Amino acid sequence: MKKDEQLEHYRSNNDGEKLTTNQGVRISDDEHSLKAGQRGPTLLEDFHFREKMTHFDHERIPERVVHARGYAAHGMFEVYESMKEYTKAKFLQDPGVQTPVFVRFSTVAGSRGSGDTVRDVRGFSTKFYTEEGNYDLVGNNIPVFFIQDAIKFPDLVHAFKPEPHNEMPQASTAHDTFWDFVSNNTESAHMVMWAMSDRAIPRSYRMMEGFGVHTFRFVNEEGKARFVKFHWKPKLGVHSLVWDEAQKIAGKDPDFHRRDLYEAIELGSFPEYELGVQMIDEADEFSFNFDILDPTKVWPEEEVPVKIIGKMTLNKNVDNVFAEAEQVAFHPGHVVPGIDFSNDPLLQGRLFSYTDTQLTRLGGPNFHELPINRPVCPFHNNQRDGMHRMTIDRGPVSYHKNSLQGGYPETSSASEGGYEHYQEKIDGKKVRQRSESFADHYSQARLFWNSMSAVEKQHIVKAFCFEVGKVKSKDVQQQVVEMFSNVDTALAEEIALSVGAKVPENVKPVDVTAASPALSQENTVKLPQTRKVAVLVNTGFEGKEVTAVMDALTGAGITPEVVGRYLGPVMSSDGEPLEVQKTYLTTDSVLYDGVFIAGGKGFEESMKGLPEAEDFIADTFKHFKTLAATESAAGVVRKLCEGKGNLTPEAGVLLDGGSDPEAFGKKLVEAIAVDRHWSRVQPV
Ligand code: HDD
Repeated sequence: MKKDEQLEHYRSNNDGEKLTTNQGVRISDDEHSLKAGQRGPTLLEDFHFREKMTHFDHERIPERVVHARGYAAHGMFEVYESMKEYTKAKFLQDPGVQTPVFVRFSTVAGSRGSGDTVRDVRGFSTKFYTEEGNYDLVGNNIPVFFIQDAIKFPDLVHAFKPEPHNEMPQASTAHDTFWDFVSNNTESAHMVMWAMSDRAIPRSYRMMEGFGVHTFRFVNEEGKARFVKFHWKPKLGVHSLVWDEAQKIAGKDPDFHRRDLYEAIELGSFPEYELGVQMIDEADEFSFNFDILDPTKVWPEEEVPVKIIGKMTLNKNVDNVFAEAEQVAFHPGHVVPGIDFSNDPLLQGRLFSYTDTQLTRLGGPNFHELPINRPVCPFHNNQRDGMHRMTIDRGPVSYHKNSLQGGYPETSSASEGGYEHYQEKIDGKKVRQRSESFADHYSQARLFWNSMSAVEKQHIVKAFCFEVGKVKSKDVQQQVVEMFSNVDTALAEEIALSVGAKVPENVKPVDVTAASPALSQENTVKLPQTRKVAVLVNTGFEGKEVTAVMDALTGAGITPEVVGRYLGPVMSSDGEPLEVQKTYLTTDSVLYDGVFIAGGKGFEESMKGLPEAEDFIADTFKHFKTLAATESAAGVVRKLCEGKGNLTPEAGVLLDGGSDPEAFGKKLVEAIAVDRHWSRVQPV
């Protein structure tokens, strides 16, 4: 791929090389500073020490003000059919043309070192290195935003970041200033519903959707424009963790999501996402009961269908996280001919902010020269100098128009690929106002609520009770309860009860009965591929039967990982060894999609004195994940889980793994694909 070839010029490897200073001078000793006598002071003339230390002292750059924690991968994008009718964007014309991409996923609120599985929105940024220049789709995994006008962004961010007087809490919105902001800025209602839903605790970056959020424009060769919204749909479906599990993972493996992405790519299970577009004709701009420029609104997929137009595959991990994931600079204003903006006031403000922030973060205006940011097509202009300039521009001319250099670099007409802005007619007074059509803050929050399954609703209620319950101000808690009575009375009552607030008397939820089934994760794709299953073993396990089950798992693209009390080989009853890869202390059930207890002689005894082993089984059950066991180990499951819910195969508990291992393996694969077995415990 063109981008990979370009990056190759910058890659460096120390294998077989001599250690030198940055000036290329070979170094004879890298362990002792130069001193006046063995026990004497260090000398200023030690240029090697000075250079090494100075570089180290300046190794850090400011983290992103939002989306600081992230991880990235390379890949490629291919369109399924020509989009010529809708857009002249060259990378969307030709099925078969592969466009290199670089994708960065992120959390929003936390610092660079915070946990991956916190409740938060996830960033989903894609840089397409097209033949016509870089196109960035800088989106999130939630299709709407908290605010309608970019001027409020600094306020929003100040409210959800840790509180400035004590810098707490880290990577969490469960605190006073966030909920104070929400209840005083009711346009946030819809996004808050999403943030309290399971969407905010994804199982994997590979299993979440991405959205461009704003309304953009497609413009075709004839100059005809259409409004467009962008969607990424993961081939593996949309799946989430449960809250207790997410909290535990944040401690057990704070790198859970990056590890998952990294390992999937290393294993060759390349994450895939389809690109979808929703399009609205310019003539239909006002045909909806929401303003299509309002970023707090979705275009319900049942009303405006998503047309799937191509596929992105992530197939290469970064070589160096700093050089690539940290130094990449995305910008929603990086567009190519055929893609244009709308007047969404949130988008308009973003168009300023992204270059501006890179000046601080990357130290000057030449960040486009960093390898990860360079387009794969040539770029020439009269911009010069500045911090860290790498290009050596030759000749005396750095201005347009000129004759000394024959008029070069020259501009291009539209037919030569010159970017021409869509000529939208604008007529208005200069005002600081928001359109009346942005005033409805609750209809789509209610639409979202109506679209959730009973289990999803229960999760939303609990998330609200958790977050608002952590708020100290009684006033703020009361305001939140009142605000969300506009969405649903039962929801507001549950929050009120949980946080000790009053149930408001005269607030009625907004009158919306519609639902959009596409919003519920209940209706997503369910597949076994790339899931991870822990296999718990002890000496004397039934070798043949366990091998057959493990073969069924790997055959379905599931990765089994063997867990036991001690690392190293354990022997089956017929003398075959199986390598234990993790112990109950080095791993945990929250890091798997299901558990198969292979058991073995004295399996129960092997768990004695190790509460971690019991938790492994009990938590799998509690987190609604598939729990399977051979007949010899079924007793342990019953002992730990009886009375806590439904122990049936329909509820994902398979306790007959012995009689027919092949049939059992098949059932296990099916159960893993179901993901969570909500029927295990009835919602209350
Ligand atoms: Fe933003 C980063 C997504 C509104 C200002 N934003 C950033 C990133 C993502 C988004 C995914 C991380 C990019 C990366 O991985 O490097 N932002 C969004 C979405 C928004 C949104 C989907 C609403 C639809 N953002 C938004 C507004 C503003 C900003 C309204 C300011 C007016 N965003 C920034 C920023 C960041 C950023 C401060 C921080 C680091 C960076 O840009 O490069 O400029």
